[in-house]
Amino acid sequence: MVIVRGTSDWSSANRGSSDWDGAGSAGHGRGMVTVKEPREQVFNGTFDGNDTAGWFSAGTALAAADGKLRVQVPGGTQQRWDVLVGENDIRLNANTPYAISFTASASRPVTIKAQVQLGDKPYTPTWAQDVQLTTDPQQYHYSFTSNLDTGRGQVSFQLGGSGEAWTFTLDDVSLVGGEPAGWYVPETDPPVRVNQVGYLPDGPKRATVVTDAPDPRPWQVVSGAGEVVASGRSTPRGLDASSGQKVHTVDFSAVTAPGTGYVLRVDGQQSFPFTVANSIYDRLRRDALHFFYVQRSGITIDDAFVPGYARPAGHVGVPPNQGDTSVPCQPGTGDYRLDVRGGWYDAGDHGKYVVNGGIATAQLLGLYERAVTAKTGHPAALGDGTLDIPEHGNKVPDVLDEARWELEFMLRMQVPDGRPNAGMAHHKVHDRGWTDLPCLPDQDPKVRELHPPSTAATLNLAATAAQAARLYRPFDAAFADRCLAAARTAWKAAQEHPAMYARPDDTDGGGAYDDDDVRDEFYWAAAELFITTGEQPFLDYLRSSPYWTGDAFRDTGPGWKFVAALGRIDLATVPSKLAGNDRDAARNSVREAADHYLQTIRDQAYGVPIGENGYTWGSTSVILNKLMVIATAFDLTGDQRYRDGVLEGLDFILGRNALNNSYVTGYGSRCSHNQHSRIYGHQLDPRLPQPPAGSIAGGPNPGLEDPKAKKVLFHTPSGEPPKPQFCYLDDIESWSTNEVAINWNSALAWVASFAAGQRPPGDNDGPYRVGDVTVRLSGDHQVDVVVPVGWSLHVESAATGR
Ligand code: 9MR
Repeated sequence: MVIVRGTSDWSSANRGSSDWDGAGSAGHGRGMVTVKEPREQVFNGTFDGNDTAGWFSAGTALAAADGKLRVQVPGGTQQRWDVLVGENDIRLNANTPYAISFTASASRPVTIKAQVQLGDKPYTPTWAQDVQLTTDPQQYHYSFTSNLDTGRGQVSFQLGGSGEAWTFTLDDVSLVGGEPAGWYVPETDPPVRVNQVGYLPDGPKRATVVTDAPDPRPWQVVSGAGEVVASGRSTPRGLDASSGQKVHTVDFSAVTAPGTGYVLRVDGQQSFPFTVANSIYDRLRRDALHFFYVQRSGITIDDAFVPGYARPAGHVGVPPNQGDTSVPCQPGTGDYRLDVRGGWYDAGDHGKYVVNGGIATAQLLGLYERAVTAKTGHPAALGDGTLDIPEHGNKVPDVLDEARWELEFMLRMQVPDGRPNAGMAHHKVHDRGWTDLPCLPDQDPKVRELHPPSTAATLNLAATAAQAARLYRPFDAAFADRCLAAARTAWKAAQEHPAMYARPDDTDGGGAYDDDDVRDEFYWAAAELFITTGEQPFLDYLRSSPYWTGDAFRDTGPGWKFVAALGRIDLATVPSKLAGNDRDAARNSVREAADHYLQTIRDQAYGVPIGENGYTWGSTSVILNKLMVIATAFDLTGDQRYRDGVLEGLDFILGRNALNNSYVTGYGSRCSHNQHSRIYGHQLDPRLPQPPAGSIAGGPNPGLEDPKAKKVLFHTPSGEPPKPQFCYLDDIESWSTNEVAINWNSALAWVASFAAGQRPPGDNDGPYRVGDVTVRLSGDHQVDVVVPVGWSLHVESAATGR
């Protein structure tokens, strides 16, 4: 039965007009929902594919079944608004007619309130209606004229106030009227795309230009002083599949003179300014590493080290915190508690995960180990005193101090002797239920829980602790011994429990980091144990692994779930007992993988080692992890092509991309700065900071796995899903495209550290010393001036004398 209620100024004739195809309809592929009526303002009102994307709830959980929203409304609530479901970010125009409709039923007759209102305080309504529901699904139609003018409207259904529990069923929610639901048009000007930080004087210098011109176009590079220093013609590259753009590329590598304020002009369009200097990556290396200090759990974050980021220690057993000094096992998985304080918060959440902690720690240890083994390593740049952290001055390289903060946590996650599964590592610790966004760690009131041990976590611990054992040996032999003992215990425990997998659905309050193929983790751990100890059983194990000769890199490159490359790179580069042909084979495999990735960089008009299908959750880290492989090939061979490939890949990260956006906060003229984070929650609470400079965003992800990105990005003029490079939103709520994470920043730190070391002997960016003052050209059109305490700095312009 269909009942039509409400006033008639929105006649069915209007609604039946030919170009109207129904309220939100069809299509649910790859998580995408399409809507055909251009003025339909409700996203995913049909719950096709049981998708609840775009919808929120309060006082109950969201669930869809049979293509409808099904809400279990708890009994015993007082107010209607105690339980509600709805959708935010609805665009409303003032003095404009709207038609609202939906199909609803209840498990027993009940009256609810439907409304359209402001989605933020003071929640001003523009339409509200009591609706009597019956057990039969009925269609309800109403119309109203909006007196709100906002992009932050809300359509919601208030379901609370009932003594008894009941079930609410909702479908085909539609709000039609106003301006066509706006296509989200990101700011991407200018069309000339460069590395917005800069280029090394002797490095490759390439740009991508968005243009329909079929023929080569003239270009000029103009110096900061306004002189044309180079010119040429662009190379048309046709349609770029990753962006859907027609593009040309420009190679201006001939420009080698250091300077700031350069621009590239193509056809009257001018790029963002950039620097040419040998030191452009120095600050990035430092900032990318400082991120870890700011993410630390269990320690007061001191303003003196990171101005603007001071906060009390998180999760040290001080109320309202309920962790991490004595954390119980998840119900039914163990009857003990562990002190698992410390470590880094994984990402935008407050979870701490041994699996992801593993790769992040390995990359910090690895960038240090590379610095001491590679020709362009410059270990002094990573020594004690190079980072602003509390351990500064303890005679241990600061990057090792930072990595130790996580190692100590990972060691605490190991099941102690005498407990079931002793020697295994707990997979993770996090809140039961998702922590509010934003929320400073010391303010988190939720129960923390230890999740069951997993083989993958145990092998992450074995691998990183084994690597740590050799690196800390010269600085702290006792710690090195402790790490090696823990690594051996973990290795043994993993062999006894080779298939304890984390559950993929264990996601209430944290990520799953599940992995049911741990052959690569076994290989990585065996490789690190062998390099450190030289013992034959580990070599025997390696020889029996499918990765002894198998592809350790894959087209997708290394990542938290596929870690064979971490072992292979170390077997190829770190001095060990691996001899002759075996070592050559490891080295050749790095080169082959690098050649493959390099070919992709050449094929892609944006100069990036992933093709259109390579964009996934954390795509910027996929890119950087491949650059790490290419960089290793350079370290092994000295072949400049590899070095150039790494530098060109970094250009994409720092702005040479379809969105003309640098994915690193504080770097470039336009950069990500609203990443998903409970700590850096500035976008939601102005009292909180933005992410610190040097934080990398996850980056374009066509999976659009969060409701915000889905809702904002799915409206495209063509009705087709956005192209991969456009699947990114610099919004705190878009965790699947725009989160921060330790394993992404570790990849950035590794590659930035490599790039910072690519300076020729006698580099000419300084440091220049004038008495006690040190001056150095740095990236981002800045000059670093270090002045002794007690001096004042007087800056005079050469042009004006003032
Ligand atoms: O980086 C992880 C990505 O590869 C996965 O696809 C995604 C979904 O499982 O999870 C990502 O990791 C998140 C983790 O689960 C929880 N903390 C935040 C991490 C970054 O988004």
